[in-house]
Amino acid sequence: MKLLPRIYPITDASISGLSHAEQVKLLIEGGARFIQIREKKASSRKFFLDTREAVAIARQKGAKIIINDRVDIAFAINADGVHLGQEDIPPRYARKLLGDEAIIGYSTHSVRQAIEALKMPIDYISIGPIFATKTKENPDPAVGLEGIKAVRKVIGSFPLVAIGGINLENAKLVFEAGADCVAVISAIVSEPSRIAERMAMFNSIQK
Ligand code: TZP
Ligand code: MG
Repeated sequence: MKLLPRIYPITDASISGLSHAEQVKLLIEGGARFIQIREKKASSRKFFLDTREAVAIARQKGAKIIINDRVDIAFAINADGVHLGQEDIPPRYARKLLGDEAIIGYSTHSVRQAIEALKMPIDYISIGPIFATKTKENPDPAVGLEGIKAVRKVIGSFPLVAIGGINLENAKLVFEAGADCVAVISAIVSEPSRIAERMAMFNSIQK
């Protein structure tokens, strides 16, 4: 199977008001099969319990769970992988801890960082923010569609995820600029009663 789906939803408990496990359930109902769990506030114990439940739900449905930042939690709950940023534990060390089978994604914010990323033991690069976003605290400057094109040019066919300010209106442009996959938070999870519906709408975006 190709690693990346076209739509990569990311959970957010403060935006949705739901637990990560509840969001994972709804995203899977909407057709998601590759989901990132992102948490910046909860205690380690609370996050551990929530992600463990999320992984159990995902396993029943054949969906993969990627944990943002927390290599320790990913290891403890036997998640499918981790997503790491420029200020997290370096991918090489996460690989050492999680093994060859783990999926490791890596955030970049410029062409220079994307070139550096190609030397690392990772499975996909993400570039962003593409557009302005309120979801991330202290985001790097938006790189725009031109940023996607520039990164695509230097990474060849390496799997590329675009993130930041992506919605149902602009996603098509993001694919056309060269992204394999779009990662989305607020446009999918901000209305808790419509998470499955939003996920399905993203999944039906035509190429
Ligand atoms: N990294 C770059 S932008 C961003 C992250 C985690 C937030 C994306 O959230 P949204 O709501 O899809 O703009
Ligand atoms: Mg991080």
